[in-house]
Amino acid sequence: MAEIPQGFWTGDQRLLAREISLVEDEMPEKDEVLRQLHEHTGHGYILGFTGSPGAGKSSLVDSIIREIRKRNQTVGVIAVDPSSPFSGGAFLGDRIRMNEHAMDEGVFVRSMATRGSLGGLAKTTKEVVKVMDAFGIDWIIIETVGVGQSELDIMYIADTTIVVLTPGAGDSIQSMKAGIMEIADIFAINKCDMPGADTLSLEVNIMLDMQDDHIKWRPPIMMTSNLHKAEGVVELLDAIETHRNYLNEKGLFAEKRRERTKNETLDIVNHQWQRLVYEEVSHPGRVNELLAKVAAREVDPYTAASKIMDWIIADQKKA
Ligand SMILES: Nc1nc2c(ncn2[C@@H]2O[C@H](COP(=O)(O)OP(=O)(O)O)[C@@H](O)[C@H]2O)c(=O)[nH]1
Ligand SMILES: [Mg+2]
Repeated sequence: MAEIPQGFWTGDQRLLAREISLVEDEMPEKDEVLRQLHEHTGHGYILGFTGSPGAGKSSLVDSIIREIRKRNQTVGVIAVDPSSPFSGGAFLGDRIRMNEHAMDEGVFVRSMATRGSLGGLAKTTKEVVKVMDAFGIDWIIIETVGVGQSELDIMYIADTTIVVLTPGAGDSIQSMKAGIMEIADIFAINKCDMPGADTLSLEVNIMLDMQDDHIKWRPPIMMTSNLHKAEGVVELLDAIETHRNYLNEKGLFAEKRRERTKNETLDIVNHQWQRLVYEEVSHPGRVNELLAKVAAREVDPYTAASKIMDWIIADQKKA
């Protein structure tokens, strides 16, 4: 049985890195490790930063880390990057940028590539969050590029979602992709040192006015810059704290946690079920013979699917 090493509980960052790798690489002991970590989770506060590539998310996260450290709290960053088609690894940029924090025991940065693994990125991200949470990290920040439908999933993982916009760069409200505006708990108009920041802020405000009727929480619009010195970052972190208090007061924080645990359980069921099916498909046998019949239109897919489920359930009972 996989045992979590003692050093993990006393804050050894190398062991944190080891447990995260074990999860990312889908090692056989992964489920057992996550099972043991579970009771130690639920304390870390999770922030999601999303926005177009180049919006300045990493720079802003960098500034936020510095502010969090000033408040003597610890922070873990998960930078989710599109996979490079050549190396299969995450871009180096974030890792290099975060080097300043590399010597700081209170900061832990991890880059993750989008991998085609079963269950996808969202599942792995949630699992890495879990490991960091159990480790005792106060703030867990997920940086993700706001492209693709799956990226909207950030709102299911994060307690507070910050949508990062920039003036000029085509980030006008009209061109905004559907969904991205709705997931924001806070807007950060970053690069506010550039022209057009006020116009953009006005546009976002008008949009919020239009959809204001049922919104209980109106997302504040924060102006930030990381150009020469961090600007508006203290205010941003304060806005995050305000949202956090709001969630707590309304019981929404606990509700999010409950919802997440439920979804997590269903995800695990889904994942294990898929694994059983793929195991069957990966070697020759009755499932593949049946699939060949479906391809030949001798059997319809629905009948075949029921049959495959029956077989797997029967096998599980025998095992
Ligand atoms: N003018 C200006 N440029 C910025 C600011 N923040 C980041 N940048 C620049 O924008 C580019 C993209 O920043 P990065 O943090 O990598 O964006 P990400 O792709 O969203 O993570 C870099 O060249 C940064 O130097 C800012 O506040 N003002
Ligand atoms: Mg980045």
